[in-house]
Amino acid sequence: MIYVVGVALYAFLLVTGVILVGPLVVAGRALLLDAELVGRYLALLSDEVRRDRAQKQGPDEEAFRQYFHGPAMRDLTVSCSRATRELPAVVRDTLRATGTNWLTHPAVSRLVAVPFGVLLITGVLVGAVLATAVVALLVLLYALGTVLLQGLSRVAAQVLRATDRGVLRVRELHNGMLCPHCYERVPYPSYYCPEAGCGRRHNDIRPGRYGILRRRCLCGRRLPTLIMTGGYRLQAVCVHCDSRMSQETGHYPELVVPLIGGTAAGKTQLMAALLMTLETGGTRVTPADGTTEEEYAALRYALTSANHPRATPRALPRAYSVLLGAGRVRRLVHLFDTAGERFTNREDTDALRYAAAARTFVFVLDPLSVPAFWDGLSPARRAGIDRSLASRVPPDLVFQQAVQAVRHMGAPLGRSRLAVAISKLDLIEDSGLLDGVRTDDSEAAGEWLTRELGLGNLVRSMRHEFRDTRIFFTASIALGEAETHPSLRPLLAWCFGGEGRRVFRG
Ligand SMILES: Nc1nc2c(ncn2[C@@H]2O[C@H](COP(=O)(O)OP(=O)(O)OP(=O)(O)O)[C@@H](O)[C@H]2O)c(=O)[nH]1
Ligand SMILES: [Mg+2]
Ligand SMILES: [Zn+2]
Ligand SMILES: [Zn+2]
Repeated sequence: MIYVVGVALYAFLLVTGVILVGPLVVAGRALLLDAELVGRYLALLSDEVRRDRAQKQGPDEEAFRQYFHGPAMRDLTVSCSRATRELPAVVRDTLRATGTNWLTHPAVSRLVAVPFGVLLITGVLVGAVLATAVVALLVLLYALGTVLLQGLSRVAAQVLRATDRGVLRVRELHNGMLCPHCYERVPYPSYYCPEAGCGRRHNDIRPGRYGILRRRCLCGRRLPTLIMTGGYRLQAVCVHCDSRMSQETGHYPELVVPLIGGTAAGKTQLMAALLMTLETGGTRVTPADGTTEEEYAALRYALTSANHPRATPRALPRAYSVLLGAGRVRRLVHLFDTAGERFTNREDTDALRYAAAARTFVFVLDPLSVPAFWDGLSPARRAGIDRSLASRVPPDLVFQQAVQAVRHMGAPLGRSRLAVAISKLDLIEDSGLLDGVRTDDSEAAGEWLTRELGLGNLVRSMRHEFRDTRIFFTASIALGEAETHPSLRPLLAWCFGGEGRRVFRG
């Protein structure tokens, strides 16, 4: 009897207990486990996110991928696969521990322990299901967020690229920047990482999957992604020949001025004298690369000490690139001083590719190279001029061949301007041939070439080929340390008067 009452009482207590506290126990256990599992998932996700980024670089660039372009999804999949391995293990361990503590080896009577254990195990199972749902939701949100931010960053990158293109267009660089070594147009240079000891090359720094405003080089250094946000301060590299381009390439409008003329016509000396005239006239002249700096220093020294420049080596047709002007009003000017023989050797004229970018040409005409000049001199005056300084190439021959070659390179001569510099004015001033000739007047100079030197055909053909032709008498000499011959200023003013007006106050 007692036994029956006992069983009935136990059953009653069991049922009321399960009904009253059962849900609380199940729910409590479930929430506890849920929190633990979700916590673990978040921990391992953040663990993955913070893991060494060196493994997350792209295959094609020496930079880290921007987070939402690759690494985010990678973090997500790795954390998912870790979660599917690690979280069930937690559930298994919890179940095993609960079974041991409450079912097989309980510390209290089984009458109490077993029902309690069953409640706990139910709680663990419910918690596991709940946690699966929550983690799945988190994964989904993370993936959605990644896709959304990736889309946004794509849009931002396109907008920035378009703005950059606009800025380049304003600077008239939308057709590319000139490489002073191979003379090709570079639409967008590559860049070297400026970090000491790194020097990795970044082929396309523009905004994209490696960064929007900045990208991170594999060495850790952050680089700007646009010319306008500071890319111009990096060392630009030509994408055609891998040579280093001028400093601040892309930051200023460019101007290409080829000097054309036969061997020893006076091109190199004229170029040096023009630069010195700019400098002494108050325009800031900053060499845009090391070679220009060295050679200009040497040429300037030769000018002021009345030495003669060495003949320009045939192997080195390269630009003297200088930044003219100060502040925002600057121009990157490439003066091309090509060895004279390049204009007369047919197979050599390939090196004149740069001319395609030019709209102003300077033709250096050495009057001493024309036999008619010497014929017109009295024997005494003839003896007074150092004939060793004369070019031996007929100017009309050089002109015809240069025009042909330059046109072949695609230069629109009909839309270009030609400055003719009759060189060595200082040598011929007292020859008598210039008596009564206004040396500062283009028309008079043209007439003089026609009448005295018999170059009427050449003058006509110059005026015919170019949109605008102006003839100057020039002496490429320095008058002391800080002054050049006054004949150089009108030539400069005219050359930079069209395209480069803002940098030169004539
Ligand atoms: N007095 C005087 N000498 C000049 C002038 N221009 C050039 N010369 C001299 O003429 C010679 C040839 O001048 P360059 O400037 O080397 O001639 P280039 O056209 O560069 O010749 P290549 O480099 O061989 O094609 C040098 O001895 C110069 O010093 C000038 O205006 N006045
Ligand atoms: Mg030369
Ligand atoms: Zn190049
Ligand atoms: Zn680097």
